[in-house]
Amino acid sequence: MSDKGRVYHLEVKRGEVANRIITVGEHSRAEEFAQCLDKDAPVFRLISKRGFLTITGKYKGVPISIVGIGMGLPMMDFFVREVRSIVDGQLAIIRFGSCGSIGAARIGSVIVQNSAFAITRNYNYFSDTEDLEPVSSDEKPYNFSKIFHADPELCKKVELELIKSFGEEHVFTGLNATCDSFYSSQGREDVNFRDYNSNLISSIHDIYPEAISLEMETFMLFHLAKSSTPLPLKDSNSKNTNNSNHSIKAAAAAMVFADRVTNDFISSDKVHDIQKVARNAVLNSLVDFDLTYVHPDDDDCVW
Ligand code: R1P
Ligand code: URA
Repeated sequence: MSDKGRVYHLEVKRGEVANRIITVGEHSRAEEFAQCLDKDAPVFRLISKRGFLTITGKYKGVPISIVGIGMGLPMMDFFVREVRSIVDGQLAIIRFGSCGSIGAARIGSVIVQNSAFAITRNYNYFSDTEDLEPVSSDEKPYNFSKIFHADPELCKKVELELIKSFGEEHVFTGLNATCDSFYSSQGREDVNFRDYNSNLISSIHDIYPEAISLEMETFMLFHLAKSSTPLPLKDSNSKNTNNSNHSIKAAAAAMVFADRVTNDFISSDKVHDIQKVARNAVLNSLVDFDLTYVHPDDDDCVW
C-alpha cells in the first residue's frame, strides 16, 4: 500500500470501492454495466497502470462497484485481496464472465456457476517429457482440485433474476471448471505444443460428471471467499465460524461464448444483446442481498 493508502495494483483507496461489487473480465463489459448506474449520483472511475478498471456509483440508491480485472487466476487474486484490504465489513462479489460449455447449454445461454474446481497444468509431468512421449510416470498432465461453492443465498438470487430476464430454458446452473489456460487446460489442442490434453474433456466428465462450463477466474473467487477470515460475531461467546460468517460472499454467472460440444462461437452482436439483459438481473441480485456490516457512509467515500 502506498503512503497515500492506495493498493499497489488496483490503485484504489478506502472509500473508493463499495461493499457490493460486480467483477468482469473486459473493460467494455464493465462500462456496459456502468450505464445502469443512477444518473443522479456521482460516478468514480479509475484505470490502474496494471489494467484494473474500478467504477463506483449507486444502483437503485445502493453503493456498488464494478471492477474489470482482465483474465486469469492471479488477476482475481490481486482484485479480491487488494479490495478486501481497503473496504470495511462484509463484501458481496458477483463475477459476470464468459465461458465455454461442455454440457447442454448452447451459445447465448447463461450459466450460473454454483460451484467450481480448478484444472491446472501439472508442470512436473512435462519435465519428464522426452521427445514425443512422456516418460512413464505416475504423474497426470493436469491436476483437478476439490470443489468450492458459491454463497448459496447470493447464488440463488442471481439464478432467479437471470431466469426472470432470460427464461428458464436459457439459464443453466451447475459446476464450473476454472482452468489456468484458455488452451491447454481447457482441452484445446495446439500443434505447436505437446499438451497431452486430447482426453481432457472426457476426463472432466469421468471425475466430475456434473461439470458444465470452463473459464478462468471463478474458482479463485470462491476459494478466497471460503478462505476469508470470518467477521467477528455479534455474540462474542459463540464459537461458530461457519461459512455464513465469512467476510466475503461470492457468486458467479457466465455467458456461453464457446460451445465445446458443437464447436460454435458467439458473435459480438449477440454478446451485447445478452449483456444488456443480464446487467440489470445481476445488479438487482447484488443490491437485494443483505450484508451484515458495510463501509460507513462518510465524507471520505466517493458515493
Ligand atoms: C478468456 O477469453 C476469458 O474469458 C472468460 C475467461 O474466464 C477468461 O478470462 O471470462 P471473461 O469474459 O470474464 O474474461
Ligand atoms: N472463456 C473461456 O475461458 N473459455 C471459453 O471457451 C470461452 C470463454
